[in-house]
Amino acid sequence: MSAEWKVMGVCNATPDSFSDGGLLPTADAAVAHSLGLIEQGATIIDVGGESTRPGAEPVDQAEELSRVIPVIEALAAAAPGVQISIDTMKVTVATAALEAGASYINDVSAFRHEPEMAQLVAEAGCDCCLMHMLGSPQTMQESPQYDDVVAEVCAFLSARAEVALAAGVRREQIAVDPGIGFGKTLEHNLDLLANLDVVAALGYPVVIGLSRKRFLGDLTGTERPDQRVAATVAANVLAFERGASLFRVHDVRATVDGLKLASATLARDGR
Ligand code: PMM
Repeated sequence: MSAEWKVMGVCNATPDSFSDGGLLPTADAAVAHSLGLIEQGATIIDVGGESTRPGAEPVDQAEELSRVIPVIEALAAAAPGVQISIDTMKVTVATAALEAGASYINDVSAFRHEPEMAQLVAEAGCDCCLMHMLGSPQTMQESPQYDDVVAEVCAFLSARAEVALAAGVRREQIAVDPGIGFGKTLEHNLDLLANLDVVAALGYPVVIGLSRKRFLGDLTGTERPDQRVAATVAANVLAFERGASLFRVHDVRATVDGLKLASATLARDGR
């Protein structure tokens, strides 16, 4: 029996995301892109309307709603068997997204931006991802510091999961994410990747979102995000080996191939 894994394809309906901002200017383009990712093997699509890249400006609610809701509605109709995730920190956006057909809330603030998000998840009974971020997207890459990044990220995720449980969210609804690149240097990201088994030991499914990120470019000398695919696949395979089970990526086919190889190989020695 090999470990279970799923790939979450990224659909950024934003003009300014770091690797694919502005590529999907209309709902039709975003849906067509998502259907392509599904064909490549994604079983969850993460729809986002507010960039969280370092330095990104917040987006107001009306703008975020107008970017994501038409995409979710059309995607839910076009791909009924596929789970749709909404990448948002706002309760209003998450509520509308659930009504439009989403069933997964990916809140990169782990319910800190709007604490009522925990009640929404509890009432809706949907899946959620709680992610670690140091500071806010505006400030997070201004010399982030930790005494022990792995211990601090684990303590944070465990505390946020407790907050969710206290609000009535069930344990099976929760996944955790160390937040690669969210207030972390290259060294911090590598420490987290190397020690992902410690995050997995918290007992929640682990989501990892390292696709095309800056630290991969720093390590390989690759300036263009779309040229970081090989490094993305390698890092995701390492994450899988250490217990991650949901992989948020732009390059779905390459990642699926890497994970198929990794899971078939690890299954040989009983993992
Ligand atoms: N990274 C981004 C956006 N949302 N969500 C989770 N759970 N984990 C991540 O690492 C994450 C995320 C930023 O990347 P993008 O600009 O490519 O969407």
